[in-house]
Amino acid sequence: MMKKSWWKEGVIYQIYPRSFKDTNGDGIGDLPGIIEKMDYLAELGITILWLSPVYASPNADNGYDISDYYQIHPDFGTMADFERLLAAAHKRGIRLVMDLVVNHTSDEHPWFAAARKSKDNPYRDYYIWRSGKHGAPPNNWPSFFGGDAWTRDPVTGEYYLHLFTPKQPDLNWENPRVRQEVYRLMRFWLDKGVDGFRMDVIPLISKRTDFEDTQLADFRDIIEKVYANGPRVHEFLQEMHREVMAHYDMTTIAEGVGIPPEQALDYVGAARQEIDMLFHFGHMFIDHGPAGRMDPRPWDKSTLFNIFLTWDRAVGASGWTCLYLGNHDFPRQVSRFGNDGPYREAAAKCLATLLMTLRGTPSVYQGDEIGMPNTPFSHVEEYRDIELLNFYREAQAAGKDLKAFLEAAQTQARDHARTPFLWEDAPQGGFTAGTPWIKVHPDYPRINAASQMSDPGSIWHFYRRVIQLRRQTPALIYGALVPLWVSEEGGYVYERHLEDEKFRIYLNMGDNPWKAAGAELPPHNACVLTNGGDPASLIMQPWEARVYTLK
Ligand code: ISL
Ligand code: CA
Repeated sequence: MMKKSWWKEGVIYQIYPRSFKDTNGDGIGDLPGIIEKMDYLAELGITILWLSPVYASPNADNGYDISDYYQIHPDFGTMADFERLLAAAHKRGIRLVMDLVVNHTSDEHPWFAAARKSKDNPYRDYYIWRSGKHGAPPNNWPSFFGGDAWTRDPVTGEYYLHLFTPKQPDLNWENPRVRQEVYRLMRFWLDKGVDGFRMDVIPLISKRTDFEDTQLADFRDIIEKVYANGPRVHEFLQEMHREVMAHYDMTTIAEGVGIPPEQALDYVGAARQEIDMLFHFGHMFIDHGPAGRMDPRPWDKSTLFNIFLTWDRAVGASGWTCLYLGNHDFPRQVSRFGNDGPYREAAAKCLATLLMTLRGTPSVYQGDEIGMPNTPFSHVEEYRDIELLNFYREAQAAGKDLKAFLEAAQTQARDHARTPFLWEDAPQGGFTAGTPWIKVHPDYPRINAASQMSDPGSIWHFYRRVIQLRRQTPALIYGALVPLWVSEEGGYVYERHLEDEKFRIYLNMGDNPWKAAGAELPPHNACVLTNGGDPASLIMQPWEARVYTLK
């Protein structure tokens, strides 16, 4: 029998604080806004809240560039607000998980400000410096967000490594002082009472220090084979576990970018004493071509299911994954994996059923519980994300077709996930009384939380039901995943087995009806959840979802 834990039984909800709820009219979501909505979250039934970064930051990458790990960004409020937020969550039985961004800091962090001053500054070795080769960077590594992964600093003439923007210099984990700084800041937040961390790009912390040129062309290969899973990553994580995790009732979630399934247990195998669970990336890169997200390629629905199956098998009985279909880095799940046209409601519910009936801890991204779709952006000026804006400038400089670029952005950009939560049919969707920092989805009169909460047939109420079902059903949490039938068009039939408790799930993840094979449909009164179809019929309507209990 698999070991039980609160973090396996929980349901995560991710908040992107800038876009959740603004209370002071500056157009930026804030901590008082999250406190105001704590009852909303409790009513939805989630049990673990993950906050994207709320620390001091110049916001080159919206808080994923931290200039002080011990301060709350004034845009979001004060430390007192944070403490009230934590208390408000705990009072309702909700645990709080912070974002831990320690592969890199901001270039405005005092460590980097000191490090760049001279080669012999005591902080120099907090970062990674190399001399260039004949006036060029030390190697050909590309950054995640376009351009080189190295920038020459004029003061000393040396280059520093930044796998993301030049405003995000990578920390040097080889330096034991850096590691102690990280453990110290983790303890600071844990001592305040937070319940764990989602660890940003944690597989990237140990570098391949030969710094040879890469010959790989596909960016996903570069991530996996050059940037992630470096030689000392497990040593560092085990040390972190000994120094920090072992001393608290907490959880850790790796942002598992670059981890291949074969290496999953090296990170999350219980005996390894490293990390509890990971967000894997197979399905997040499913439509990325060799040049990444702006190079989309086709994919099919059986591949999607098989990615989940592969990871389920990869972690087996001793490891654990997190399940997610979207976050702040990817377009809206209903637009990407579902249907945001005529079947939006059914598709949002069907995706929720998939998320809550696989093995792993589900993570709901803010707004998915009301089926928020991608936002129609019409001009490049409407985008805010540094990644998209960099890629746009690169396309422009290369003389590429900018109209085609913006068309691709309409399905691929990260900003789709970052437009404000739609609370009600009111100006700016009720997000702010001021001018929002990013465009509000214009469909708020039709798609908003208030109207869905008063409609028992809504996506919101369906989420609430399926979250309850998940939380109350040991077989849906711990049960083995048994696939029965999967088609390219999106017919999924699978079961979850825990001793003699068994459930069968039928999903139609597509726009056309299909006929369930065989006559062995469970009796209609064994159906414990549907999104509107006829549980006695063998015909599965577009985006229909059903869960049956088997006797
Ligand atoms: O969005 C991506 C690139 O197209 C992802 O590969 C993403 O960069 C990767 O998952 C790492 O994401 C995390 O670290 C980044 C930050 O921008 C993301 O928001 C964060 O989730 C750098 O800190
Ligand atoms: Ca605000």
